[in-house]
Amino acid sequence: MTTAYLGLGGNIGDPVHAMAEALRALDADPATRVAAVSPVYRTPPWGPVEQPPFLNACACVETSLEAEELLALCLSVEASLHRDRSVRWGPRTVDLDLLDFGGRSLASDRLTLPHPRMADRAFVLVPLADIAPQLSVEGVSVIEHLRSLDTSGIERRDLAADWWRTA
Ligand code: A4P
Ligand code: MG
Repeated sequence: MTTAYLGLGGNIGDPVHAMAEALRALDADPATRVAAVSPVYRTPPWGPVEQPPFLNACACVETSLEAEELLALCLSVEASLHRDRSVRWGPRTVDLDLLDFGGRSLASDRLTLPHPRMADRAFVLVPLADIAPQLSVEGVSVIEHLRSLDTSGIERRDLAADWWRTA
């Protein structure tokens, strides 16, 4: 079994519901178990596209899948939730990024690990710090990376701890 971390986010429709459905779908896969889920945060949109604020969360999963198989599962879950992939960095119902897979480094056509932009993104690291503060990303802990990032405008949503089972 491998411990992996996922980043979830969305900014159209009902992102909390979409993220919850995505996590339930992953948990229902016989090879994958959702072991921990962060709170949900409302985050200012990052990047060049003008768009509504996002809701973001992170999850820890235990899986017997290989990294590329877990990515394929994430992409199929995204597709089943009707994600429109027309604009890079644009609005989306739900985005699933594979952040870390057992600490492995990898760069193929389909998959780069750890996720190449995660260390610069407070919308990833704030929720990740809730479930894996000491996780090492490129040799530096999540908490340590966060010290140098702007976290202004990131607000924790007031949801039950098991929001992903009920939303
Ligand atoms: N891919 C390679 N490595 C990975 C990985 N580690 N995890 C490939 C996931 N996918 C990986 O991804 C395109 C392809 O990247 C995948 O098919 C896979 O083979 P994508 O998710 O369709 O592309 P994207 O999301 O449009 O681009 P990108 O660069 O992944 O964007 P991000 O990083 O997902 O950013 N602001 C806030 N506040 N919160 C957000 O969640 N999200 C984005 C999108 C922009 N601004 C945001 C947020
Ligand atoms: Mg993505």
